[in-house]
Amino acid sequence: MIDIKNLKINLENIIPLCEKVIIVPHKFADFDAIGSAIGLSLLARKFKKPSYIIDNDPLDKMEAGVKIIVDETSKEFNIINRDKYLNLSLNDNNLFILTDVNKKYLIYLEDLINNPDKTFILDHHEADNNTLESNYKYIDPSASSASEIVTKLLSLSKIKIPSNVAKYLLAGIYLDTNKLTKNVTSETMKMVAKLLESGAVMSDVINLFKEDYYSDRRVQELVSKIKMFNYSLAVIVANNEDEYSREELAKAADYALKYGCDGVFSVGNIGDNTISISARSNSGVNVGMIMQELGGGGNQFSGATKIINSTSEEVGEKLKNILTPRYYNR
Ligand SMILES: [Mn+2]
Repeated sequence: MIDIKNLKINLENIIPLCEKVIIVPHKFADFDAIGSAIGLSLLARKFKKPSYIIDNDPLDKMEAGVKIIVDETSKEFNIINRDKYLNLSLNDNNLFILTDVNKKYLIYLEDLINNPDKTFILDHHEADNNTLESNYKYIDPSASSASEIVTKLLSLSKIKIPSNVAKYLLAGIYLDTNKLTKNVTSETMKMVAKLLESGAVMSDVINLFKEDYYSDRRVQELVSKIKMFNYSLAVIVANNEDEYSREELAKAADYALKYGCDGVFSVGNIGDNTISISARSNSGVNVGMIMQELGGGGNQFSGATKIINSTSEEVGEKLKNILTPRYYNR
Protein backbone atom coordinates (compact mmCIF):
# COMPACT_ATOMS: atom_id res chain seq x y z
CA MET A 1 0.00 0.00 0.00
CA ILE A 2 1.28 3.49 -0.85
CA ASP A 3 0.40 6.87 0.68
CA ILE A 4 -1.16 9.72 -1.27
CA LYS A 5 2.13 11.51 -1.90
CA ASN A 6 3.58 8.33 -3.35
CA LEU A 7 0.41 7.80 -5.32
CA LYS A 8 0.91 11.23 -6.88
CA ILE A 9 4.63 10.66 -7.54
CA ASN A 10 4.09 7.21 -9.06
CA LEU A 11 1.24 8.43 -11.28
CA GLU A 12 3.31 11.39 -12.44
CA ASN A 13 6.25 9.11 -13.22
CA ILE A 14 4.32 6.37 -14.96
CA ILE A 15 1.62 8.25 -16.92
CA PRO A 16 4.18 9.97 -19.24
CA LEU A 17 5.62 6.54 -20.14
CA CYS A 18 2.23 5.12 -21.17
CA GLU A 19 0.30 5.30 -24.38
CA LYS A 20 -3.23 5.51 -23.01
CA VAL A 21 -4.76 5.86 -19.58
CA ILE A 22 -7.76 3.58 -19.05
CA ILE A 23 -9.91 4.58 -16.07
CA VAL A 24 -12.09 1.87 -14.63
CA PRO A 25 -14.94 2.72 -12.22
CA HIS A 26 -17.10 -0.04 -10.71
CA LYS A 27 -20.00 -1.73 -12.48
CA PHE A 28 -23.30 0.11 -12.01
CA ALA A 29 -21.39 3.33 -11.64
CA ASP A 30 -22.73 5.86 -9.15
CA PHE A 31 -21.83 9.55 -8.72
CA ASP A 32 -18.68 8.70 -6.80
CA ALA A 33 -17.41 6.21 -9.39
CA ILE A 34 -18.13 8.39 -12.41
CA GLY A 35 -17.16 11.68 -10.72
CA SER A 36 -13.81 10.35 -9.54
CA ALA A 37 -13.17 8.77 -12.96
CA ILE A 38 -13.78 12.10 -14.71
CA GLY A 39 -11.51 13.81 -12.18
CA LEU A 40 -8.72 11.32 -12.94
CA SER A 41 -9.02 12.16 -16.67
CA LEU A 42 -7.62 15.60 -15.77
CA LEU A 43 -4.43 13.94 -14.60
CA ALA A 44 -3.97 12.17 -17.95
CA ARG A 45 -4.76 15.45 -19.69
CA LYS A 46 -1.98 17.20 -17.76
CA PHE A 47 0.50 14.77 -19.35
CA LYS A 48 -1.23 15.03 -22.76
CA LYS A 49 -2.16 11.37 -22.74
CA PRO A 50 -5.45 10.15 -24.19
CA SER A 51 -7.69 8.70 -21.49
CA TYR A 52 -10.83 6.58 -21.61
CA ILE A 53 -13.42 5.81 -18.96
CA ILE A 54 -15.00 2.37 -19.16
CA ASP A 55 -18.74 2.28 -18.48
CA ASN A 56 -20.46 -0.81 -19.79
CA ASP A 57 -23.70 -0.38 -17.86
CA PRO A 58 -26.83 -0.86 -19.99
CA LEU A 59 -28.51 2.52 -20.49
CA ASP A 60 -31.79 1.36 -18.91
CA LYS A 61 -29.96 0.26 -15.75
CA MET A 62 -28.03 3.50 -15.35
CA GLU A 63 -29.03 5.83 -12.50
CA ALA A 64 -30.82 8.90 -13.84
CA GLY A 65 -28.26 11.39 -12.48
CA VAL A 66 -25.32 9.31 -13.69
CA LYS A 67 -26.88 9.14 -17.15
CA ILE A 68 -27.10 12.96 -17.17
CA ILE A 69 -23.38 13.18 -16.37
CA VAL A 70 -22.48 10.55 -19.00
CA ASP A 71 -24.59 12.39 -21.61
CA GLU A 72 -22.97 15.71 -20.72
CA THR A 73 -19.40 14.44 -20.77
CA SER A 74 -19.05 11.25 -22.83
CA LYS A 75 -17.38 13.13 -25.72
CA GLU A 76 -15.19 15.40 -23.61
CA PHE A 77 -13.93 12.54 -21.44
CA ASN A 78 -14.20 9.53 -23.81
CA ILE A 79 -16.67 7.49 -21.78
CA ILE A 80 -16.84 4.21 -23.71
CA ASN A 81 -18.22 0.70 -23.32
CA ARG A 82 -16.23 -2.52 -23.37
CA ASP A 83 -16.75 -3.14 -27.11
CA LYS A 84 -15.48 0.30 -28.04
CA TYR A 85 -12.55 -0.29 -25.73
CA LEU A 86 -11.71 -3.52 -27.56
CA ASN A 87 -11.74 -1.56 -30.85
CA LEU A 88 -9.05 0.82 -29.66
CA SER A 89 -5.53 0.02 -30.78
CA LEU A 90 -4.59 -1.84 -27.65
CA ASN A 91 -1.11 -2.63 -26.56
CA ASP A 92 0.83 -3.52 -23.46
CA ASN A 93 1.67 0.06 -22.82
CA ASN A 94 -1.68 1.15 -21.44
CA LEU A 95 -2.08 2.16 -17.84
CA PHE A 96 -5.16 1.13 -15.86
CA ILE A 97 -6.52 3.11 -12.94
CA LEU A 98 -9.36 1.59 -10.94
CA THR A 99 -11.40 4.09 -8.99
CA ASP A 100 -14.02 3.56 -6.25
CA VAL A 101 -13.41 -0.18 -6.60
CA ASN A 102 -10.73 -2.75 -5.92
CA LYS A 103 -12.43 -6.10 -6.55
CA LYS A 104 -12.10 -8.08 -9.76
CA TYR A 105 -15.75 -9.06 -9.93
CA LEU A 106 -16.91 -5.45 -9.75
CA ILE A 107 -15.19 -4.23 -12.94
CA TYR A 108 -15.87 -4.76 -16.64
CA LEU A 109 -12.26 -5.39 -17.75
CA GLU A 110 -11.40 -8.03 -15.17
CA ASP A 111 -10.01 -10.43 -17.80
CA LEU A 112 -7.95 -7.75 -19.57
CA ILE A 113 -6.00 -6.20 -16.70
CA ASN A 114 -3.08 -8.41 -15.75
CA ASN A 115 0.04 -6.35 -15.24
CA PRO A 116 0.38 -5.19 -11.61
CA ASP A 117 3.07 -2.70 -12.70
CA LYS A 118 0.57 -0.98 -14.98
CA THR A 119 -2.37 -1.04 -12.59
CA PHE A 120 -3.24 1.60 -10.03
CA ILE A 121 -6.05 1.20 -7.52
CA LEU A 122 -7.57 4.21 -5.83
CA ASP A 123 -10.39 3.33 -3.47
CA HIS A 124 -12.09 3.78 -0.12
CA HIS A 125 -13.45 0.21 0.22
CA GLU A 126 -11.53 -2.41 2.20
CA ALA A 127 -9.26 -4.73 0.24
CA ASP A 128 -9.79 -8.50 0.50
CA ASN A 129 -8.72 -11.60 -1.40
CA ASN A 130 -10.80 -10.55 -4.41
CA THR A 131 -8.75 -7.37 -4.79
CA LEU A 132 -7.15 -7.06 -8.23
CA GLU A 133 -3.38 -7.41 -8.28
CA SER A 134 -1.62 -4.07 -8.35
CA ASN A 135 1.73 -2.69 -7.25
CA TYR A 136 0.20 0.75 -6.79
CA LYS A 137 -2.68 0.46 -4.35
CA TYR A 138 -3.97 3.49 -2.56
CA ILE A 139 -6.87 2.31 -0.42
CA ASP A 140 -8.07 4.57 2.36
CA PRO A 141 -11.29 3.36 4.01
CA SER A 142 -11.24 6.45 6.23
CA ALA A 143 -11.79 8.73 3.21
CA SER A 144 -15.44 9.54 2.60
CA SER A 145 -15.28 8.72 -1.09
CA ALA A 146 -13.07 8.17 -4.11
CA SER A 147 -14.04 11.70 -5.15
CA GLU A 148 -12.50 13.08 -1.95
CA ILE A 149 -9.25 11.20 -2.72
CA VAL A 150 -9.19 12.40 -6.35
CA THR A 151 -9.83 16.00 -5.31
CA LYS A 152 -6.88 15.75 -2.92
CA LEU A 153 -4.72 14.17 -5.62
CA LEU A 154 -5.58 16.90 -8.16
CA SER A 155 -4.83 19.54 -5.61
CA LEU A 156 -1.43 17.94 -4.74
CA SER A 157 -0.69 17.84 -8.48
CA LYS A 158 -1.70 21.50 -8.77
CA ILE A 159 -4.27 20.75 -11.45
CA LYS A 160 -7.00 23.33 -11.93
CA ILE A 161 -10.42 21.69 -11.70
CA PRO A 162 -12.98 23.06 -14.21
CA SER A 163 -16.39 23.87 -12.71
CA ASN A 164 -18.22 20.98 -14.40
CA VAL A 165 -15.72 18.43 -13.03
CA ALA A 166 -15.89 20.10 -9.60
CA LYS A 167 -19.66 19.56 -9.66
CA TYR A 168 -19.31 15.83 -10.43
CA LEU A 169 -16.67 15.34 -7.72
CA LEU A 170 -18.85 17.14 -5.21
CA ALA A 171 -21.79 14.92 -6.20
CA GLY A 172 -19.56 11.91 -5.43
CA ILE A 173 -18.74 13.20 -1.97
CA TYR A 174 -22.36 14.21 -1.36
CA LEU A 175 -23.60 10.72 -2.24
CA ASP A 176 -21.11 8.76 -0.15
CA THR A 177 -21.60 10.95 2.91
CA ASN A 178 -25.41 10.64 2.71
CA LYS A 179 -25.60 14.36 1.89
CA LEU A 180 -22.73 15.36 4.19
CA THR A 181 -24.43 13.79 7.22
CA LYS A 182 -22.00 10.90 7.90
CA ASN A 183 -18.38 9.90 7.44
CA VAL A 184 -17.43 13.56 7.14
CA THR A 185 -13.99 14.61 8.39
CA SER A 186 -12.27 17.98 8.31
CA GLU A 187 -10.38 16.60 5.27
CA THR A 188 -13.73 15.95 3.54
CA MET A 189 -14.85 19.51 4.19
CA LYS A 190 -11.53 20.93 2.95
CA MET A 191 -12.11 19.10 -0.33
CA VAL A 192 -15.72 20.33 -0.43
CA ALA A 193 -14.38 23.87 -0.01
CA LYS A 194 -11.85 23.35 -2.82
CA LEU A 195 -14.59 22.12 -5.15
CA LEU A 196 -16.82 25.10 -4.31
CA GLU A 197 -13.84 27.40 -4.95
CA SER A 198 -13.38 25.64 -8.30
CA GLY A 199 -16.89 26.66 -9.28
CA ALA A 200 -19.12 23.78 -8.17
CA VAL A 201 -22.54 25.14 -7.20
CA MET A 202 -24.33 23.30 -4.39
CA SER A 203 -27.81 23.76 -5.90
CA ASP A 204 -26.59 22.17 -9.18
CA VAL A 205 -25.31 19.20 -7.22
CA ILE A 206 -28.63 18.88 -5.38
CA ASN A 207 -30.36 19.00 -8.76
CA LEU A 208 -28.48 15.86 -9.78
CA PHE A 209 -30.09 14.15 -6.78
CA LYS A 210 -33.60 15.07 -7.86
CA GLU A 211 -35.93 12.18 -7.06
CA ASP A 212 -38.45 10.60 -9.36
CA TYR A 213 -41.77 10.65 -7.47
CA TYR A 214 -42.73 7.03 -8.21
CA SER A 215 -39.30 5.65 -7.44
CA ASP A 216 -39.24 7.61 -4.17
CA ARG A 217 -42.61 6.09 -3.20
CA ARG A 218 -41.10 2.64 -3.80
CA VAL A 219 -38.15 3.55 -1.57
CA GLN A 220 -40.53 4.72 1.17
CA GLU A 221 -42.49 1.45 0.90
CA LEU A 222 -39.22 -0.37 1.47
CA VAL A 223 -38.47 1.84 4.48
CA SER A 224 -41.87 0.99 5.97
CA LYS A 225 -40.85 -2.69 6.10
CA ILE A 226 -38.05 -1.92 8.56
CA LYS A 227 -37.57 -4.23 11.57
CA MET A 228 -35.19 -3.38 14.39
CA PHE A 229 -32.95 -6.21 15.60
CA ASN A 230 -30.40 -6.64 18.35
CA TYR A 231 -29.29 -3.26 19.73
CA SER A 232 -29.86 -0.90 16.87
CA LEU A 233 -29.40 -2.99 13.79
CA ALA A 234 -32.31 -2.80 11.39
CA VAL A 235 -33.27 -4.99 8.45
CA ILE A 236 -35.59 -4.28 5.54
CA VAL A 237 -36.69 -7.35 3.61
CA ALA A 238 -38.58 -6.63 0.40
CA ASN A 239 -41.17 -9.05 -0.98
CA ASN A 240 -39.42 -11.49 -3.24
CA GLU A 241 -42.01 -10.96 -6.01
CA ASP A 242 -41.19 -7.26 -6.28
CA GLU A 243 -38.09 -6.24 -8.22
CA TYR A 244 -36.01 -3.27 -7.04
CA SER A 245 -32.91 -1.55 -8.31
CA ARG A 246 -29.68 -1.56 -6.29
CA GLU A 247 -30.09 2.16 -6.01
CA GLU A 248 -33.56 1.89 -4.43
CA LEU A 249 -32.30 -0.63 -1.87
CA ALA A 250 -29.36 1.66 -1.03
CA LYS A 251 -31.60 4.71 -0.73
CA ALA A 252 -33.95 2.90 1.68
CA ALA A 253 -30.99 1.92 3.88
CA ASP A 254 -29.56 5.44 3.77
CA TYR A 255 -32.95 6.94 4.59
CA ALA A 256 -33.52 4.64 7.57
CA LEU A 257 -30.28 5.78 9.23
CA LYS A 258 -32.22 8.84 10.34
CA TYR A 259 -34.04 6.72 12.94
CA GLY A 260 -30.78 6.42 14.87
CA CYS A 261 -30.00 2.88 13.77
CA ASP A 262 -26.29 2.05 13.76
CA GLY A 263 -26.64 -0.20 10.75
CA VAL A 264 -29.41 -0.76 8.20
CA PHE A 265 -29.57 -3.61 5.70
CA SER A 266 -31.99 -3.67 2.74
CA VAL A 267 -32.56 -7.04 1.17
CA GLY A 268 -34.37 -7.31 -2.15
CA ASN A 269 -34.73 -9.08 -5.47
CA ILE A 270 -32.89 -7.16 -8.22
CA GLY A 271 -33.83 -9.53 -11.07
CA ASP A 272 -31.64 -12.06 -12.92
CA ASN A 273 -32.28 -14.53 -10.10
CA THR A 274 -30.24 -12.30 -7.81
CA ILE A 275 -30.89 -11.05 -4.28
CA SER A 276 -28.92 -7.99 -3.29
CA ILE A 277 -28.18 -6.57 0.16
CA SER A 278 -27.34 -2.90 0.49
CA ALA A 279 -25.97 -1.93 3.90
CA ARG A 280 -25.39 1.47 5.45
CA SER A 281 -24.04 2.59 8.80
CA ASN A 282 -23.51 5.87 10.61
CA SER A 283 -20.50 4.60 12.54
CA GLY A 284 -21.55 2.09 15.22
CA VAL A 285 -21.01 -1.05 13.14
CA ASN A 286 -18.73 -1.98 10.26
CA VAL A 287 -21.25 -3.06 7.62
CA GLY A 288 -18.53 -3.85 5.07
CA MET A 289 -17.23 -6.59 7.40
CA ILE A 290 -20.70 -8.05 7.75
CA MET A 291 -21.16 -8.03 3.98
CA GLN A 292 -17.81 -9.82 3.60
CA GLU A 293 -19.27 -12.66 5.59
CA LEU A 294 -21.94 -13.00 2.91
CA GLY A 295 -19.48 -12.87 0.01
CA GLY A 296 -19.51 -9.12 -0.57
CA GLY A 297 -17.60 -6.20 0.86
CA GLY A 298 -17.44 -2.47 1.44
CA ASN A 299 -16.21 -0.32 4.28
CA GLN A 300 -17.38 0.77 7.70
CA PHE A 301 -20.13 2.99 6.33
CA SER A 302 -21.35 1.20 3.26
CA GLY A 303 -21.40 -2.35 1.98
CA ALA A 304 -23.17 -4.68 -0.39
CA THR A 305 -23.39 -8.25 -1.57
CA LYS A 306 -25.44 -10.34 -3.95
CA ILE A 307 -26.62 -13.89 -3.66
CA ILE A 308 -28.00 -15.95 -6.52
CA ASN A 309 -30.62 -18.73 -6.46
CA SER A 310 -32.30 -17.61 -3.27
CA THR A 311 -35.27 -15.51 -2.15
CA SER A 312 -35.21 -12.21 -0.31
CA GLU A 313 -36.86 -13.88 2.68
CA GLU A 314 -34.20 -16.65 2.81
CA VAL A 315 -31.38 -14.14 2.51
CA GLY A 316 -33.05 -11.97 5.18
CA GLU A 317 -33.07 -14.96 7.58
CA LYS A 318 -29.43 -15.75 6.83
CA LEU A 319 -28.48 -12.15 7.49
CA LYS A 320 -30.39 -11.97 10.77
CA ASN A 321 -28.54 -15.06 11.97
CA ILE A 322 -25.16 -13.38 11.60
CA LEU A 323 -26.15 -10.00 13.06
CA THR A 324 -24.70 -10.70 16.45
CA PRO A 325 -23.54 -8.21 19.07
CA ARG A 326 -19.88 -8.86 18.18
CA TYR A 327 -20.37 -6.45 15.31
CA TYR A 328 -21.45 -3.83 17.71
CA ASN A 329 -18.21 -1.97 18.51
CA ARG A 330 -19.37 0.91 20.60
MN1 LIG B 1 -17.57 5.49 -3.33
